[in-house]
Amino acid sequence: MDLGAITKYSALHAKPSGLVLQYGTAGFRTKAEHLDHVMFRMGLLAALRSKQTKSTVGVMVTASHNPEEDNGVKLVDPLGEMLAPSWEEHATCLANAEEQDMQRVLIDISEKEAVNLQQDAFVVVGRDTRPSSEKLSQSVMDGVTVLGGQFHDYGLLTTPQLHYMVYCRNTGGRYGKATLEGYYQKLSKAFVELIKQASCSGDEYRSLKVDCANGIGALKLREMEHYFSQGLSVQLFNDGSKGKLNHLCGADFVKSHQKPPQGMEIKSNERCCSFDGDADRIVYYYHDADGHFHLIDGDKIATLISSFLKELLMEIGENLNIGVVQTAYANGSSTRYLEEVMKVPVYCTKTGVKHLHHKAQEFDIGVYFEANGHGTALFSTAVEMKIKQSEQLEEKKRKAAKMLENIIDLFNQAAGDAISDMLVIEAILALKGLTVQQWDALYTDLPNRQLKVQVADRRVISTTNAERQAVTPPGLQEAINDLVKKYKLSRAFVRPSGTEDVVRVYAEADSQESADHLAHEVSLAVF
Ligand code: NG1
Ligand code: ZN
Repeated sequence: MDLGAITKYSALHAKPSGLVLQYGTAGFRTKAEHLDHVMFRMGLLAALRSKQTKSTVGVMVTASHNPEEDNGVKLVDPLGEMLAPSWEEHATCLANAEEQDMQRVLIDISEKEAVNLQQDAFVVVGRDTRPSSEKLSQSVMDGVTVLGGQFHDYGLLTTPQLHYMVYCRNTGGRYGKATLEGYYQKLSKAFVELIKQASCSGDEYRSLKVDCANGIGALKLREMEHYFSQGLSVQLFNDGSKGKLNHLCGADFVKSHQKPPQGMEIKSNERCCSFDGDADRIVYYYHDADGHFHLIDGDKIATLISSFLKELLMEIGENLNIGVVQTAYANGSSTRYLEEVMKVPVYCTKTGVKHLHHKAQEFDIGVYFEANGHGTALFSTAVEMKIKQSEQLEEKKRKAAKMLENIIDLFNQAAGDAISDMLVIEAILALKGLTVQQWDALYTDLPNRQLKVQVADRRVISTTNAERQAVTPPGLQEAINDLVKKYKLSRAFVRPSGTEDVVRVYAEADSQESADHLAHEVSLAVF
């Protein structure tokens, strides 16, 4: 380590003294003007992680669905996954070290993690469309360079595209080519193959309206659309040409306000979807003939996908298991439908995709989605082996195996991906001949409400049982239990957010009025 160079460059990315940030559910996130030192230091940390794992590591500069003025950064581990927990702690320590202590913290981390500093480092960097992102990503690259590492700057990318690039680079090209062209071709080829097998690919399956949250999704979908246009034509809204990023649009807005985005004209029964600001989340929706808005969230997406995959497995006749992973925010109706009607085992993990992702890896096919539309499906090597052996199967089974092979190629197994999920959903709807209303009618969501509560210190709330029960402060869980008893089909929980300085309250019940009341009462109990 060239300590002199580190000190010199760090001073150019000096930390405002006293600023404390935490590597949360989705890395660091705050106002962009407070992040320059964090970016430089995450460049240093990514280089160390790359040296330790002898692999390519990714750094993504984005604040997803947060307002345009914010920014953020997260590291992507060698298999395209979220950073390992011990390194998240290192990230927090390094970001918060005052200027004079920074070197010592860096050395401590490399000693604790037994990093061979002579090892080469390679880091790939991507960024979203925020005005602050270009300069901040430059600071990441400065950090990598100071530690003697090399980098490749992909420039503008969706978050899941960066995860894909990291995964490809560390799997010797088996997963795909680590270029945008490689990504577009892999997904589009699989999509077009699948669509060819759809017997009912009439006009209603041919077009889709997409709200791009005025973010990176618009740029990347524009680049990609001609690759899959034989199968689907997309009409883009909120493409960044006029509006502000995530302002009154995008998946997070649509899900949390349960209403359509601005800037999109919706005719009755038209299929529409929204991406979030970095295109790793997707939700669908439509207006019925009476003008009522219907939201199809991550839970219903997981239901569509897992039922399709389960049917394929049954057709192939293989004894492979499939599981669905959700969080406490999953609508109670979805869990009931999956378990009781579809007979698929459902597991609940803590919020944050890394938890869902790890659980999903335990199955031959693991489908995971957060209710907000962040998710994907993972396939074990056992599934890939079965497909390879399918040449010997009878024709019907072979066809199902081929379909499964294409679906696997269409998923981004490195991370939840709005573009990839959109194509998966469109393919399944066309193959099954399902309209958006029929999909929506699989089950009826229980009315629910999410609230945010501002408290002096959100860390006083701790939880257990996949965040469904509060452990501290004493008496809170008992108070929630008493409130829940007052309503039918009700459930409620509280947890501190990992991305905002708030406590989140969730409630569901048999009517919207009850859900609203219950959420309100629980939020009063939090004070
Ligand atoms: P927090 O702020 O920890 O609730 C939010 C989302 C997560 C996840 C992360 C990262 C909800 C209730 N929470 O986490 O699901 O997506 O942001 O973006 O939607
Ligand atoms: Zn996002």
